[in-house]
Amino acid sequence: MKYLITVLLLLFVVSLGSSYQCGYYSCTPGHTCTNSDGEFKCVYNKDELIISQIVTNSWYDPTNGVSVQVLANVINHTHRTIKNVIIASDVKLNNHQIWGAKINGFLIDFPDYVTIAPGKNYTFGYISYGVNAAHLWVQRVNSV
Ligand SMILES: *[C@@H]1O[C@H](CO)[C@@H](O)[C@H](O)[C@H]1NC(C)=O
Ligand SMILES: CC(=O)N[C@H]1CO[C@H](CO)[C@@H](O)[C@@H]1O
Repeated sequence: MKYLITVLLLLFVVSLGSSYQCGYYSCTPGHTCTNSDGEFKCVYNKDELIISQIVTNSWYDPTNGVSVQVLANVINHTHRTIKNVIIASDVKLNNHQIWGAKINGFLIDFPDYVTIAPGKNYTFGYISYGVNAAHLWVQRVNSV
C-alpha cells in the first residue's frame, strides 16, 4: 500500500506542470522553496506577512484521492501589530478540516482575538485535497 501511494504521488507530481518540486512535495506558483536543516517549506513573501507552509502528512483514499495536511505559519513582518488577517486560497478548503482559522469560500479568516505583534507569528493548520499545499496569499490585514 505504501508503495502504491508513493507511485501515485510521483505520478501526480509529474503531471502537475504548474507547480514545482520542493523536497518530496511541490510548491504552487508565487511560493519559494526553502530548505533549512532538511525541512522543505513553500514560502510566500509579500513584505507585510510571510506565509510559510509545511506539509506534515499525506495519505490516499479512494474517494478523495491524495490529501495533504499542512501547517501554515504567518509572520508579521511590519512595525505594527496587526489583526483581522484574511488569507486567500486558490482551492476551496473545508471548515471541518482547518484548525486555528475559519473558511469563508476561498478565504481564510483568523479568529477576532488574534493579533500578531511585530516579528511574531500565528500558526494554523488545514487539510487539502491534492499533493501540495494550497496557494495562499494575503487578502487583507488591519492594524490594531
Ligand atoms: C513563532 O513563535 C514562536 C513563539 O511564539 C516561536 O517559538 C517560533 O520560533 C516562531 N516561529 C517563527 C517561524 O518565527
Ligand atoms: C518590525 C519587525 O519587528 N519586523 C520583524 C517581522 O518579523 C520578521 C520575521 O520574524 C523579522 O525579521 C522582522 O524584524
